[in-house]
Amino acid sequence: MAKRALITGITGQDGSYLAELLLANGYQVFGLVRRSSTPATFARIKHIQDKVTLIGGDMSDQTSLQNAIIQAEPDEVYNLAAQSFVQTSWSQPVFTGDVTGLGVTRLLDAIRFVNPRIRFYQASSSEMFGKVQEVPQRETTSFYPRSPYGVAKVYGHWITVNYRESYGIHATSGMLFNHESPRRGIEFVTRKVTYQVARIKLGLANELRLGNLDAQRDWGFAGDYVRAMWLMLQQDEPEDFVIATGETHTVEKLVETAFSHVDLDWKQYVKQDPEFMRPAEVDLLIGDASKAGKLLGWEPSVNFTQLVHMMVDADMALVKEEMRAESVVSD
Ligand code: NAP
Ligand code: G4F
Repeated sequence: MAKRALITGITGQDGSYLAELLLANGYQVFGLVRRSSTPATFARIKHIQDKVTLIGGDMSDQTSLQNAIIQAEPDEVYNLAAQSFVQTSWSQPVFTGDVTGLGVTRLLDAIRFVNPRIRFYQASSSEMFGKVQEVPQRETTSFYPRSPYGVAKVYGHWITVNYRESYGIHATSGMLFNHESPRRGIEFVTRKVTYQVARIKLGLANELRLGNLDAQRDWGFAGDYVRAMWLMLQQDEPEDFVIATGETHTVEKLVETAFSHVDLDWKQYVKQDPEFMRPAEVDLLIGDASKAGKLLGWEPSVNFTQLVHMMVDADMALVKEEMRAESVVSD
């Protein structure tokens, strides 16, 4: 019989790639979605919407999570839902704590009540390492979060470990470093850069305003990272894993790589703007994913330059499409 999986955050970047992967692996896929007052477009999962079952609910609402688990009867639950934008976590710290942190307990408790044999994946983050205590960061590195988001993720990590140890649930925390794709939200730095590079190249904009160009991140491809999530839940014993490329680059290098791909000099367009500086910064992230390599057989297939080129190419195509659509409307 086909395995069943419930994905919270199915409408997000990772949720969409994971749903594709699970469908390709023969799963019956269920996704938790929030109500919206405007018609929901579910843009990232439009192409597979007829193949998945969407269930209404919210990470802040216990009853809806319990109902989702009763309805989906999953073998595996992937908790990807979160207020995931670090900058917003300073302006909405309580909301972030509720959804990104406490939401994990709500879901784990629903699993405990409905069926403790369900396997659980928690989307933990390299933001937990924050002001890093060790380079590179690995599963045993101490946490030092630097944002309300990072603090909420530390809570989510430990409650996952705690439900594993308290109730014997097959619960895994995946400590994933930054991962990107053409489906990345437009507010995150990679996509903000690649989309604006395309607009500048096509004559629709003439500057790109950014914050800290010195921050260093270990950027990988989201498609590779959802494969690691699935592999983690196929292990006999639940364990926590770091998933990363093991390479780090500055935001400046990202900018240079994106502009040079379309033969532009970034220095002519990029302006620093205090609006995008953070109250506390995570200066350097670089992960050691050797445990995942050894136990899961996981390794990344897309490197930094390929990732940036993939995103710039996709945004060039998207902006051209937007220009065509606009010219049709104004005709
Ligand atoms: P994303 O694109 O921002 O997607 C977040 C998802 O969570 C969306 O589907 C969103 O639904 C849903 N969501 C937000 N608040 C919710 C609530 N109250 N109830 C139900 N659903 C809610 O994030 P992502 O990049 O795919 O990341 C997936 C997960 O991995 C997140 O937990 C993130 O914190 C974590 N993570 C990401 C990275 C990374 O580099 N991408 C690295 C480490 C960890 P709407 O569409 O309705 O907004
Ligand atoms: O792309 P970012 O917003 O991602 P950040 O803060 O690293 O968080 C992402 O990765 C985490 C994993 O480590 C996830 F858990 C989290 O959910 C999210 O997916 O910013 C990356 C870096 C930061 O140092 C930021 O200060 O880019 C710097 N930056 C410089 N200018 C900017 C900008 N970031 C954004 N978003 N916008 C700017 O204009």
